[in-house]
Amino acid sequence: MERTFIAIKPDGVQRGLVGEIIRRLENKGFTLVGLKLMNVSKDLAEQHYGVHKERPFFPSLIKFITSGPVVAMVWEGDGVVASARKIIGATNPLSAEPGTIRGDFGVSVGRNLIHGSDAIETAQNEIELWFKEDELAAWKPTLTPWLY
Ligand code: ABT
Ligand code: MG
Repeated sequence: MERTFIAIKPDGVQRGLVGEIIRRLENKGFTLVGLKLMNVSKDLAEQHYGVHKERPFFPSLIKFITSGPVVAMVWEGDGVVASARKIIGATNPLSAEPGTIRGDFGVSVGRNLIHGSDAIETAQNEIELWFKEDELAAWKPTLTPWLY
């Protein structure tokens, strides 16, 4: 089954949006298979955002993502990578549609609350980067037959 990596960024944790964000993904019908609250090392942050290394916002991005605890998660379900990106909304919260997480709760691209993998292959790399295999639980909720 398809999996994606989702992280509630330091601003989402500080603003008390952890429960709200998890609720939206659960309500949709996706399954949580990994979850931890953690501080992000500079090394992990730089690896995670490696594609943006040459961008002018890179130093402030690293400073932000290491500024407080984040909630790192793995979610599973049919089409979860693209669907979670839709639930999250556009990168700039001011352009994100109402009804999306960023559209409902954010105002700044540098404080956009949540990360979601942008493609299936990225998701696999990010899950490997953030989680050890034994930190992930393979399970089927009993309501699965009512979803699929
Ligand atoms: P992430 O889920 O954090 O990867 O965001 P998303 O994929 O929606 O957007 P990208 B383009 O990957 O942005 C990565 C982070 O860089 C920040 N950013 C981006 C800026 O601060 N200024 C910019 O001009 C751009 C393009 C937003 C993203 N995260 N944070 N925090
Ligand atoms: Mg991205």
